[in-house]
Amino acid sequence: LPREQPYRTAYHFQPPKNWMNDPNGPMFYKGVYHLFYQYNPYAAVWGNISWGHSISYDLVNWVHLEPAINPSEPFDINGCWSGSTTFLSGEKPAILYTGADPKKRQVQNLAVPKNATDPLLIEWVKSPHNPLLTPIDDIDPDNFRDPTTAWQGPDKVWRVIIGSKIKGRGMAILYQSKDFVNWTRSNKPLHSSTKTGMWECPDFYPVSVNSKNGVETSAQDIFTKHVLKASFKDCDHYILGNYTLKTENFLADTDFMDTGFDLRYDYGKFYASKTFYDSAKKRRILWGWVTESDSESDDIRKGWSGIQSIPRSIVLSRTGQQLVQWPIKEIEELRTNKVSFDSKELKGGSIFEVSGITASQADVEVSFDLPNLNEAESVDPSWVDPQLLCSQKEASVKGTLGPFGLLVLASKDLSEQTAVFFRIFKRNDNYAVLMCSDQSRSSLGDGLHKTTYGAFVSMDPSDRKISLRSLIDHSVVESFDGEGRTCITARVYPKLAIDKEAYLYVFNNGTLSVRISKLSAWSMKRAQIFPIKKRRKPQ
Ligand code: DQQ
Repeated sequence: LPREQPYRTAYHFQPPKNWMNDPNGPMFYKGVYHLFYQYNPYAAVWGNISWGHSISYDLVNWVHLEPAINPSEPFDINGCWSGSTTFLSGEKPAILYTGADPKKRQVQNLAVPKNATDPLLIEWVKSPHNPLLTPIDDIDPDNFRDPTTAWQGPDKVWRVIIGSKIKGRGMAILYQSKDFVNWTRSNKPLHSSTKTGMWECPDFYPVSVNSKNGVETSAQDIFTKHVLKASFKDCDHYILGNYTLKTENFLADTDFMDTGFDLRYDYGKFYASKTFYDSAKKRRILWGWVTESDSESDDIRKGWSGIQSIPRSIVLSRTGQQLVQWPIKEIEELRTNKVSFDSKELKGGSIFEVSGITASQADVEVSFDLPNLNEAESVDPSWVDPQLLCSQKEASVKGTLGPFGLLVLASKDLSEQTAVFFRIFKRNDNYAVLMCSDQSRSSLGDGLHKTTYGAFVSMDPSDRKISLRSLIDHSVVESFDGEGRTCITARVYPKLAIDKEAYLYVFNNGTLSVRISKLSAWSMKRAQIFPIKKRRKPQ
């Protein structure tokens, strides 16, 4: 019998029911990982926004707690919106979050643990000084939200940025404070842009240029670059640059939305993300909200909407020109029933099944050896939009070198399939590697968004190797090129390719052969999720 909830995930983070959006205030505290998230306790649609709260020892298995912050006071009565945690002196965590006030103006508030010795941080107390910041002067009350983790200089001054849009410019307004309560607006924003619209959920943090370790947000290290991320136009965009604390100057290497250099965390569904520094494992971890692609009435029927991505560790690439991401190591503990093989030729026009795993709940890694690139098809240099290229040259459009890759969540008859693949082109005197996630045949169902996603992988294919990893979990497919330079997340809702009726294939729809140098695939165990712990009522 078909399950009643075929689209619920088995190892992605989800609350037991209802609506979830942005990840908020993730942190590691006294041996416990905390995740807060924008949550509607009453329905599967956005509204009544509280801070849902869950804890974990490994970022894989979770205990759901009661919401940590609920709308209750004039400064947040219309919603407790996104924000971040910062460790103050003595490693005490503090939450800065946006509240919607009785006039639906956006204001910034502070909350601190009632009992900081409790590693679970169950109860939070709102500051009597709230709201700390209100939209005065030229700040638009509708466009003033999402404080970041604050960072502190050697001068002991705290800095925080808040997303905004002023006179058509998306920006990060910068504030400074000595006591975390009284904040002064800096005379210039940390950064702004005319091409973006409102910046939601900004993030600003250092990354190391010479090590794979993460860097604490306030660390003063000369061997770092800074990342500035902003969420707009349904995507999480970032730029890299150099930040000088003394002058509060962020000198960016490139601009947001640069043609040919449009850096995004993920080129599929991934929004309002947030990073935190994990002091336990000296790494920086990224969480992102993955929205649904079905309709609101589908969500109401399902009783839930929204999942979080698998947490990803995030570092600067060797070239220093982009970030690279990889699912946290811990997720590999769920791998079971491994199937693998080496060296198999994949002739042009061929397809074969990878059997022996539960293809609806799997982790797959495949590496390809490429033939001589001389015969790769040429692409017009004016084709600069990879998403458009992927939707025109989708999986069924034959090429020379590609499309080759995986068909995931496929039905036996292939009438349903999500194709994650590469295609290699000659462009000018160079090569371009296109990575696509084609959802156009992902479901026989209607009323779903089946947008195809695509991005270039910045690599030199003349070393003749390329690989792909896909994490498949019932209604989500998170795909990474083997080095984590390009990530694409998709949501799909197959009608046939459900549970044991889902299949996994490798395909090559180009005319040239490619060789699978190695393929490993695992079924994934279900993550353990424990229900909400009820707060004990006082006797
Ligand atoms: N979601 C929150 C806002 C934020 C938006 C409200 C981004 O604070 O700007 O739920 O998804």
